[in-house]
Amino acid sequence: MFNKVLIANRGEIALRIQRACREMGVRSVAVHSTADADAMHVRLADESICIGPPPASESYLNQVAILTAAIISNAEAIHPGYGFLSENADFAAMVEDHGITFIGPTAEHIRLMGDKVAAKQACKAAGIPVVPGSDGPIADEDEAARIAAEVGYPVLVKAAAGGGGRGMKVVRAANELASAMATARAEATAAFGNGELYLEKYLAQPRHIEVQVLADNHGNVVHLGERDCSLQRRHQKVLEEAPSPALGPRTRARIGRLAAQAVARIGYRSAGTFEFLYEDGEFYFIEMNTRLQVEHPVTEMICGLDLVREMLRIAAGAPLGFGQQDIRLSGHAIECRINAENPETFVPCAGRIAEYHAPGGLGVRVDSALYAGYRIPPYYDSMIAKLIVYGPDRNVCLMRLRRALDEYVISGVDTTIPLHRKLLQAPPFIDGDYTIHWLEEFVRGED
Ligand code: MV4
Repeated sequence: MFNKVLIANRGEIALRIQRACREMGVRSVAVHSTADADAMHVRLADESICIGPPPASESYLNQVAILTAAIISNAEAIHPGYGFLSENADFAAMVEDHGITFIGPTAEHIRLMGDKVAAKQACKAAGIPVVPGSDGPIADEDEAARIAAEVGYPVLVKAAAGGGGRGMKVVRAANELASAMATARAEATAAFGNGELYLEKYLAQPRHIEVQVLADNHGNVVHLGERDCSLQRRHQKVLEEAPSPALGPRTRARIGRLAAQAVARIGYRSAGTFEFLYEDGEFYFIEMNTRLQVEHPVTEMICGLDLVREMLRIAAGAPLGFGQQDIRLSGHAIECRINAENPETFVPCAGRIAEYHAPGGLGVRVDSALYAGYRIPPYYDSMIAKLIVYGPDRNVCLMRLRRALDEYVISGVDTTIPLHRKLLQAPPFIDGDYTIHWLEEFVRGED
C-alpha cells in the first residue's frame, strides 16, 4: 500500500478520501487554494500545500502545481476525487509519466469514455444495450435525416465531446433537423473545440439509472447494483437512492451482469459507473463515468464496501478481496445533496455558517466539511453536505431521512434542506413513481 497519497480536491470529498487513507494507515497530503486556507480538509490532513489563488483554473485545475505538490511531498499517488481533474486524461497521463500513481482508470480509458461516440461504440461492442441512433459521428444533414427517419422522431442531436447535458438539441420533426444540427455544431465547437455530433432516438420519460462497477488489474470485476439518479434539476442531481424503486432483482442482476462483462471486455480498472436511461423496462446506455461519483455513498450503504478503500487497493495493484458471489445488496439508502442555495430560486448563497448541528443516530451518515464559523467561499460548487440515510427497507429509510432532515441545523446561509423536506412529502416521490423530468415540474409547481 502507498505510504502517502495526495488528494487533489476540496470539501467533503477531500475529507472522504482522507478518512479512507487514515483507516488504511496511509498519510494524506491536502492541497488548497488561498480561499481554502481555513477549510476542514486542510485542518484534518497530515500535510497541506497551497497551490494557488481562489479561481479553480489557477488552483484545483492547476495540473503543474498539483503534480509539483505531489513530488515535493513525496506522495506516491494522487486521488482526484470528482470534478476538477478527475476525468482529465492528460492529467492522468502526466501524473503516471512522473512515476506517481493516478488513483483511477488508465489515461486511455478516461480518454475513450470522454469521447461519447467512442464510448458508446465500445460499450455496444462489449454487449451493453445502447440508445438506437447513429453508429458513430454523423457526417452531414443527409446522413442525419436518413438515420432520424429510421429510428423515428423525436430525435436528439448530441455533441461527441459533450456529456452532462451540454450541447444537446431535441428535434421533433424532419424540417427542424438541419437548423438544430447547425446550432449544436456551433455550440459544441465553441464549448469543446470539437463540433462532432451524433444522433439518438429521444426517450421522452426515462429514469436515470447508473450501475456501479469495480475492477482490479487482475481481471476481477464486480458490479454493486444501481443508483436511481432521476431526481435532478438542470442536470444537477438533487437526491439519489439505491436500489432503484423501479427495478426488481432479475432486472438488476441482468444489467449488473452486462456491465461487469463489458468492464472485463474493455479492460477497465478502478471504480466506474455506467449511466443508463431506463424506459418501458429497457436499459439504454448513454455515458460512462470514470471517476468516484458524488453519490457513491448510497452504494456503500447497501453493499457494506468502502469504495475509496477499494480504489486505493486497486491502484496499489492488490486484487479484489471478493467476487460477485460475495456481494450482498441489502436495505435501502438515500442521499440528499444539501447546497448553500436559496431553496426556491437556487441562487448560490456564500457566507459564514453561524450554527451547525449535524443529525445522527442509527443509519445516518453526513459527508460534509462544514463547521460552525466556516466561511463558504463564493468560488466553488454550492454543495456543502450530503446527508445519507440507510434503512432496512425504503419505508424505514424515508421515515429516518425525514427525522434526520428535521434535526439538521445549518444557519447563516440558505440551504436546500427545506426543498428536501417538501420532496419527502410528495406522493410521486414517496411512491417511487418519477422520471428525470418530475422534479423540475414539482419545483415549478411550488411557486
Ligand atoms: C438523452 C435523453 C433522452 N433521450 N438521450 C442529459 C445528460 C446526458 N448525460 C444525457 N442526457 C439525456 N440524454 C436520449 N436519447 C434525455 C437526457 C436528459 C437527462 C438524462 C439524465 C438525467 C437527466 C436528464 C435531464 C434531461 C435530459
